[in-house]
Amino acid sequence: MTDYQYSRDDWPPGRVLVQSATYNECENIELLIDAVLASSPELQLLIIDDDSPDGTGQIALERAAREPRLHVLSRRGRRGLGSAILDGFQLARRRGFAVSLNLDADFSHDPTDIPRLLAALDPVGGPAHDIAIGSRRVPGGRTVGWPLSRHIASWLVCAFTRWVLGVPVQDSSGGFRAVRLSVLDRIDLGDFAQGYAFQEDFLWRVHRAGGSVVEIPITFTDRIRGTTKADFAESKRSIGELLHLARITWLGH
Ligand SMILES: Nc1nc2c(ncn2[C@@H]2O[C@H](COP(=O)(O)OP(=O)(O)OP(=O)(O)O)[C@@H](O)[C@H]2O)c(=O)[nH]1
Ligand SMILES: [Mg+2]
Repeated sequence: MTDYQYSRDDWPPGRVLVQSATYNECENIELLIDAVLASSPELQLLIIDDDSPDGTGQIALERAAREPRLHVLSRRGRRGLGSAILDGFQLARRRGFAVSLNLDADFSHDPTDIPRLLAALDPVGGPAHDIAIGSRRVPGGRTVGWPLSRHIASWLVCAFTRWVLGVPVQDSSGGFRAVRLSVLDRIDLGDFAQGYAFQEDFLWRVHRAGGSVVEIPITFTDRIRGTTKADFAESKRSIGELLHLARITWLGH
């Protein structure tokens, strides 16, 4: 196996590519594929799997062999959520898609919200945006099922991004986003945070490039199936990556 493998070369043309990064999501993957593909016949779905030991990638590949709107990018070894999303953006752009719609694979993000998020990117009669965020922190948004410790950790990260990194976004850590891929031409693509801090890093770069971001309310539900990948090591890495961004913001290097 090479480092990267694609399930197919003959992609149908399309405008929106839904993307979900997966690591050990075997309980969720088939349900996710069904839910996303059912949400609109126009959408295609890319699963970016990092060699999941539980066979998630294999399940997706088997489905992709029968479903032309489903694609799998299989990467060797666990390489981090951020690097998966960036690889997905670049693949989508190479394939001619205009928009990437990203969501987690564990149903914390409700696939039935996808059309609302896409509509927010190009509001009728209003200005177009570069990013539409499915937000828990605007009126009407909420988080269901989290213990207090996670609410506090999430609040701290969002406050840090807003006040220390200067990014005027309420929910900067969520991964439910529609992104206009042309924004990639306006930001520096080098040296991104590889892990979960990619979410803040990407918004930070888009904001500094003068990009436009809108937040629309969603209900985020804590995962019901499978286990978290946001462990202690991942949290430690994210804190380091956020401090690195703070240094660049305030000291310029
Ligand atoms: N490809 C890839 N996907 C990853 C990696 N780490 C996490 N993911 C996926 O990223 C998404 C978010 O991970 P979660 O474990 O749900 O993180 P979380 O939402 O902060 O925490 P919980 O929902 O409580 O588990 C899920 O779809 C994971 O499968 C990784 O290293 N590579
Ligand atoms: Mg999750």
